[in-house]
This record gives sequence, structure tokens and C-alpha cells, in this order.
Amino acid sequence: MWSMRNLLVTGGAGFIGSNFVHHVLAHTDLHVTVLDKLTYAGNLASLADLPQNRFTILEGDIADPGIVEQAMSTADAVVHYAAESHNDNSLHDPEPFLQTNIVGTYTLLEAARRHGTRFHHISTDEVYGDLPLEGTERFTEATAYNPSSPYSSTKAGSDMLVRAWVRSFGVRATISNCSNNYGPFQHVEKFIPRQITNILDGHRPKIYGEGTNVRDWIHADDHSSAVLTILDKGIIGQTYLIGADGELSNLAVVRQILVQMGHPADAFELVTDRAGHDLRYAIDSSKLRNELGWRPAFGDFDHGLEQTIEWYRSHEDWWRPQKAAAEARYAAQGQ
Ligand code: NAD
Ligand code: TDX
Repeated sequence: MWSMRNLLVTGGAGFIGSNFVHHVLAHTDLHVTVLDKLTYAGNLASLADLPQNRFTILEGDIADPGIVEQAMSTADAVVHYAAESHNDNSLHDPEPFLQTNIVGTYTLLEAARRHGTRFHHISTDEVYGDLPLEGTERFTEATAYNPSSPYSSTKAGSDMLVRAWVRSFGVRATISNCSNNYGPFQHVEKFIPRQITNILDGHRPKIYGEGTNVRDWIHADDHSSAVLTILDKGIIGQTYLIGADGELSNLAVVRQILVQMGHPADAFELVTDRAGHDLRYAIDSSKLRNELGWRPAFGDFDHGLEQTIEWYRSHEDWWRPQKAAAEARYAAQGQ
């Protein structure tokens, strides 16, 4: 891998993509080109503190063959993060999810095929649907696809395109499916930043339904180290699940945030549930750990959460411009 010089990162101005750009610039000497449409979820401020001579930003749509051709022509490898990523938005307007997640991935695959570019596709554990609340079963690479939402079905579709382009056209691709990420630079529409910034604003956290749904949390920096490991040592055509054994109910996460921020653990509100709300996600990442030797560095969710709370406390200038619009969208949905 270290013979590579130029890495193309789609969606590098978003939450996980920007964490990955920070990670790559800190841990390798690669040059990074970010291709990003700068939708409501993209934020150049997330890349502001980086050495500007080590990366280039191309503003453009991954579904636009012209800009994709330009970006791919100088890349040794592409890591594809760009997506419409929020389940709640996909329930209200699925169209951009089809366009970006399906047509955009297709456009990138065709360019990678023309140029012989190494391709790593970033996906989600949500393609597997959900697990029963009670039980210890976890997703593995062999679990059948069974997505629930417009978002997860378009991610499942994009994974299938990648597999077909490997088999039919010899594209040198790998896929990773990761669990829920937390950490700095996450948009305030998502669960953990929404609750932290609500509390900072003097409002109660809002939990969907009864709060019993379980998510498997991983710090975004651990996701980044896993992706670099796969880019370096992953076998072409293979899928790797990424997770850090961080299963918690939404109720437990909110209680922890409240206590860490100095409030009573029950100072939250229950609101209208999400339609089709997946019950539980849990990842078995044995393949990545045993075959490629990856280990997460953030073993302790409490500590990672504390750092994340501190980041939002000290970066109000980063999140404030998005907060009112995100809360207005939720208010319109009774959430
Ligand atoms: P995000 O919404 O924070 O960022 C998405 C980025 O993609 C933004 O910068 C946006 O401007 C850009 N983008 C959107 N449409 C585009 C287009 N048509 N062309 C170019 N750029 C476009 O998302 P995120 O949470 O950082 O997720 C990144 C990836 O990781 C997604 O593929 C998502 O499915 C996957 N993933 C996310 C999680 C999670 O917990 N957030 C977990 C597993 C996998
Ligand atoms: O205000 C809220 N209250 C609440 O109870 C919000 C915003 C969410 N929730 C619940 C819904 C979920 O059970 O919290 C959980 C997490 O919600 P999200 O942050 O919307 O994440 P989720 O739907 O689990 O999907 C995330 O992880 C997998 C990412 O958004 C996806 O891009 C990724 O694929």
C-alpha cells in the first residue's frame, strides 16, 4: 500500500470521511484528494486544521461522470465514503439516497474500472437488517442482506454493485460494513451530537419510542484505522465487518451523556418512534481481527464519550450553524 501516493476520498468533508482524512495525514505520507458535493452534511471546517499542502479539495458530485473522471485519473486508490447517510431523512425523501448511493457508486465504479484503480467501499451494518433485542447473535460476513429503510436498502444496493464489478469486470475492490460511529465532526442530526447539543442549549435529549433499541458504538478513529488496514492488507473481493464490541441501548447512552454533563440521568423526553426502527445491531469483527490483525484503540466507550462531549463543548462555532435547521426538521416530524 505504501507504494501508493495519491488517495481519493469521496465524502471527505463529512463526519467519518473527515476523521479518515485526519487519520491518513497523521499516520501515512499519502497525498489526499477529497471529492465532496458539500451537501448540508459536508463541512470544510472539518478539514481546516490540516496541513494544506498534503491535500486537495474538489467540489463535485460522485454521480457526475466528468468530475469523477478528473478525480480518478490521478488516484492510486479510492476510499468511497460519500453518501446520503441519515435514516430519518431517507424516510421523508428517498430520492437523493437513490441518486447518490446507487448512481454515484455506479459512476465511481465505472471510472475505477477504466483506470484500474484500487477501490474500497465504505458501507454499514444496516444492510443486514436488525437482530432481536433479546439474544447474543451478531452479524458476520455470512449474514443475509435484509435492509429495512430507504437508506440501508440503497447502501445494500451499492454493496451489490461493488461485488458485481469485482466479479464481472475485475475491479480491485474491498468492502467494509461498520457499526454506529461516534466522535468529533458528526452532524447534529445524529443521535449522540443531537443529545449533547440539546443539553448545551438547555433542552432535554429526545429518545425515540422507549429507548430500548441497541446500537454497537465504535469511535470514528477506530473505523479509520480499520479501513487503512483493509486498504493495506485486505484481499480483493472480500468483505470485512468493522466493530468494537460497543453494544448499548439508546436509553443507556442518553443516561451516560446526561450524567457526564452533570444532569440527572432521567432528564430526557420520549418522542415519536422512527418508522421501521431497527431493534438491535451487533457486529462480530473476528475476520478483520484474526485475518488482518486489526484492534480498536478506544476500548472504553465512557472515555470516548467524555472526549466527544468535550469536543462539542469547545466547538460551538462548528455545530451552531446547523443546529436550528436540524431541530426544525425534527419538530416537523414530532421528534
Ligand atoms: P455524512 O452524512 O456525515 O457525510 C457524507 C458526506 O458525503 C458529506 O460530506 C456530503 O457532502 C458528501 N456527499 C453526499 N452526497 C454526495 C455526492 N452526491 N457527491 C459527493 N459527495 C457527496 O456521513 P457519515 O456519517 O460520515 O458516513 C460516511 C459513510 O460511512 C457513508 O457511506 C455511510 O453509509 C457510512 N457509514 C456510516 C456510519 C455512521 O455511523 N455514521 C456507520 C457505518 C457506515
Ligand atoms: O434524536 C434521536 N433520538 C433517538 O432515539 C435520534 C437522532 C436517534 N435516535 C435513535 C435512533 C437509533 O436507534 O438513536 C439511534 C441512532 O440513531 P442515528 O444516529 O440516526 O443512527 P442510525 O439510524 O443507527 O444509523 C447510523 O449508523 C449506521 C448512521 O446514521 C448510518 O449512516 C450508519 O449506516
